[in-house]
Amino acid sequence: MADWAAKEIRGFRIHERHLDRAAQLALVEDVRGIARAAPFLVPVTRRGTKMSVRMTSAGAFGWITDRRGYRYEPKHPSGVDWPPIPARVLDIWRDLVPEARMPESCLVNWYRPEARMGMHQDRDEADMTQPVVSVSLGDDALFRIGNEERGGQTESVWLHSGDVVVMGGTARRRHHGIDRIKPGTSDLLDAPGRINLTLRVVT
Ligand code: MD3
Ligand code: FE
Repeated sequence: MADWAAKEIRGFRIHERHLDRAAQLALVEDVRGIARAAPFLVPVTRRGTKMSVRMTSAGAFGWITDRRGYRYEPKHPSGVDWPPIPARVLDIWRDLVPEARMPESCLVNWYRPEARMGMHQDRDEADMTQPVVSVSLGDDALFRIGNEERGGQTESVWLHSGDVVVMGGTARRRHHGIDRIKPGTSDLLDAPGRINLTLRVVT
């Protein structure tokens, strides 16, 4: 698809509306298939507090967090393998980061209208030279981008349904989070909220 509006903020490459409506709807169907095989989980931190997002995964590894801490696991807690990463999702990766290794994990984050994700770094992956690619579906989300170190100045950007963000190079280590969802800004999903797919190389 044409990248008539790719923009760069602090090393994050935002491909605005990279996916058209039909492509977004197809991905929602793929997510439903993933959730049938590997139901959404309530992530719990080591301290026992529930996160507001619901999570599941596809691929060789899924990212989970529970009272034992956060980590990549080769199976869903039910004991089943994570389903394969859908072909359409792999196509997005190949299209935008052809030089990278293939992703081993597709984390599915489901944000209901009140859900958030606090500022954090992604650093559970062995090879930090590999990019991370994220796909937004559904309602708009206010994405906040910080620095490699904690604190300091941040910048915020609204992510829309169909946007794809590539985090490579120095952006890979930046703190980031989702401050809020704006319900009612998309009718892609049956209910208000947002789904984010995050593709990563884990090993
Ligand atoms: C920057 N997810 O699951 S996607 C996460 O919208 C996560 O669900 C958010 O942060 C979400 O870890 C943000 C954008 C994103 C994903 C991975 C990154 C930004 C990133 C990895 C490194 C740096
Ligand atoms: Fe993250």
